[in-house]
Amino acid sequence: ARTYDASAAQERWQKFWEEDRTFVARDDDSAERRYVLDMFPYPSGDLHMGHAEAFVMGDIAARYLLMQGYDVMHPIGWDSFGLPAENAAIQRDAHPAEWTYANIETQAASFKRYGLSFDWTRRLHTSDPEYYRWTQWLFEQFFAKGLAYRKASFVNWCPVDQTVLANEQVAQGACERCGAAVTKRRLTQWYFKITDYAQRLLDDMPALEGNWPDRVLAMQRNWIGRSEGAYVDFTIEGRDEPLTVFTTRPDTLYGATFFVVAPDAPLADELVTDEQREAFEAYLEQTKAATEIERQSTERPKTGVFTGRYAINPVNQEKLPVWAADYVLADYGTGAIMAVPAHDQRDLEFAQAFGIPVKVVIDTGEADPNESGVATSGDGTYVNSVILDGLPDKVSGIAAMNAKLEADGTGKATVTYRLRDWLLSRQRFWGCPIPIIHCPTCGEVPVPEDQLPVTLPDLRGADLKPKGTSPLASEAARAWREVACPTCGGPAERDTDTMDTFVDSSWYYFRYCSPTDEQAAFDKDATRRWAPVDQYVGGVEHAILHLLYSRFFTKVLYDLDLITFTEPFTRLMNQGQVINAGKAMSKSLGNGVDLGEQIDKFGVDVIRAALVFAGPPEDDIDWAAMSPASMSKFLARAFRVADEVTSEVGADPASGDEAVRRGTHRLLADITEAVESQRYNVVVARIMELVNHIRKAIDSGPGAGDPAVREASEFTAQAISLVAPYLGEEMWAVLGHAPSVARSTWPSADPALLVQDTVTVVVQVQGKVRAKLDLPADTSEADATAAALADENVQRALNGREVAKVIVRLPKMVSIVPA
Ligand code: ANZ
Ligand code: ZN
Repeated sequence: ARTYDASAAQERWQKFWEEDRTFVARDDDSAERRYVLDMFPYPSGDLHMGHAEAFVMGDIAARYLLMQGYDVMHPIGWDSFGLPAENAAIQRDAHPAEWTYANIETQAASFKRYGLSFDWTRRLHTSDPEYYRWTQWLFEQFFAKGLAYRKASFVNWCPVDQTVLANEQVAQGACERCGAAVTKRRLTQWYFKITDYAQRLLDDMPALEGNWPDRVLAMQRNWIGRSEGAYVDFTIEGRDEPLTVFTTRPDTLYGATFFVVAPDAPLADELVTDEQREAFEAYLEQTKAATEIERQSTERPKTGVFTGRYAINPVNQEKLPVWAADYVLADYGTGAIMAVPAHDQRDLEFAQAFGIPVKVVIDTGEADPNESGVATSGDGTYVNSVILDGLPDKVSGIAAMNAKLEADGTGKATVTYRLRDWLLSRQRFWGCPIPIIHCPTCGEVPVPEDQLPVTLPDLRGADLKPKGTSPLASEAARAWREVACPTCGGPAERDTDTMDTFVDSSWYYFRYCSPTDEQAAFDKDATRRWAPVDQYVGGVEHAILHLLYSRFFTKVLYDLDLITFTEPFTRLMNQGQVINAGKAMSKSLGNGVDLGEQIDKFGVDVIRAALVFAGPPEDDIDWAAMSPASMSKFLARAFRVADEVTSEVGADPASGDEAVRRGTHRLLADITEAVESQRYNVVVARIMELVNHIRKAIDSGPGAGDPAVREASEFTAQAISLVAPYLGEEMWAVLGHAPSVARSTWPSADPALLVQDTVTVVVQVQGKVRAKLDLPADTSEADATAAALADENVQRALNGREVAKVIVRLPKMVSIVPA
């Protein structure tokens, strides 16, 4: 008998798949198309356990669809611009390109070894000029539509990476990449106007419901943060223009006792009187050091300074002192609020800290906030509120106040969103240059289309260390930077920032549809054929980053008439993480497990199958609880049963043992159902049952020569190839089939074999036939007795009497003797 040699099989089939073009999408209308995509990797180092887990999930989906007869596109590429490469290069005194492309080659070899069914002909790298030319072109389309613009504001600043960050890249006040506490800087930066799409991003979510994990949709909803309320205009003493606030509770306007502006909003600086300036400047410094989380924290004692000014309440002309306090954020609403301490907890804490009056305007039946220190926010009867007095609830209170504000011309109902515009410029070298030329006469001029791409200057040997301004703004890049204005020909300068890498990854899934297109970012017909992505796989950490940005891009591209649909990813799976002994694998904990070493030791199939078997795809799995050694034994068992089959290829399974066939088809139906519902761990468990089933059929059933055993073994090879592709191919070959199992046809279960055999059991009471029951052929005596006693006619015949004795003669009769 042959044994299974994993490393020989790996070499053989890698070569075969490549030469055979097994996984190259045909794109020829010979079959319906399916698009399976894994979030593409950053080229940081070699593949690790996390990659092994994520990519095996997409691979199962792709291989299954291929065996279902679809024309499958399952491409791969690299998200190859970005900070990790740049930082690594600086550390090694190398050029980011060298480090990046060397890593890509390493990862590509590892992907191939790992047996992934990628279509390598569509490979792309976002740092290739052929790719980023189109990233720049898309930027220019956004710019032309007013969806890319520059503005000055206080932005998130990472003091370690020396660059600005988008809000989405700040987690709990820290840089998403390096963990440093994020501070604020006032800078002029490029933004994408994602806020224009806030409502559409929400409106299109119902179609994703059930196809995307609920928690991703919940996180996006939260992040977008739709809030219904009103704008209210307050006159400011000594200022011509009124100040507008956003409030969700216009109905509490009579309870406003002060007014607050964000210290870091330009407005605050303008309002501060000379007397208060010094105190204000000191407070502003303190504010800038605080993170957004700290500022919104309910635990932190309230701080602030009086600006020296007063606002006039539009409903009763009361004078409200205007304070600057950091619990009000500069970039939400209008950056200014009316404060109602009786009904807003943060306002109450502030009022109590600074001795400001608290005025109750809704009697909710709860304790007086003045005494309890707890603001009341429930429904109740309005008091001290003139036109609202006596109204019973918020709905009527808000409606009445909004009507008054609109009639008076001092306010109006509105909707706001927590989502802010996407800050996309970065003060770093290794990214896509922003294709804009700044001309002193003409302003911001896009680089003409025929001059794209604006390639990165080489800057080999130059100092790329982050200094707070882009290396493209340094002396070394002068020749690159200084250009003639495309419009007037005068001296002008290129924009020196590069784009956030999330811009690169917001459209790569369309580029795969026509990856070598030199005329367009992507071919509209090709995207119509392939996109949207049918199955997307990747980590939940991208819920409000890549996944939100991509949805935004897709909607803009639709509006630009470049594509014909509005959502990029029809179905999404978030795979879990691989942890070790209960903790995330990390260098600092020293609990990392090297994928390459594990593959050397056990072979690819074992690692893949063990990861899949460890738990549902979306759960975290603990490497410490896994047993590659026992998985290895199981795979060897599977190979052995295939190797023992002696019937001829093509032997008619219908002539085989029926009981064996019934078992096989039952498992075939279960496995198919489990693959489709993505319970891949269950798939492996059922394959194990299938192998046991065949073992029994060979050893104590009809034997290795029965065509039913061949049928079961062939399906085992197909099913196992989803998780253990090399073994699947070897089994298929050993069973006498031409390569390759990856291109074989997934069988469907025969309904006739799924029906269980039944027998008719006669039930007698005191010797008289009272019922005839159809029961499974293998029913037990206990089940037959229970079924007999449960029958209506039998119960009627017993008429409440106790049962003295039951005689069971299966499969024919149950006889009941009453007491
Ligand atoms: C008066 C008021 C009375 C409020 C009351 C609440 C309760 P959401 O639901 O999150 O949209 N607010 C407005 N702009 C703010 C900013 N830039 N920074 C901090 N807080 C701000 O919250 C809207 C409410 O948060 C607004 O309604 C405002 O306080 C505050 F009994 O106005 B409210
Ligand atoms: Zn010009």
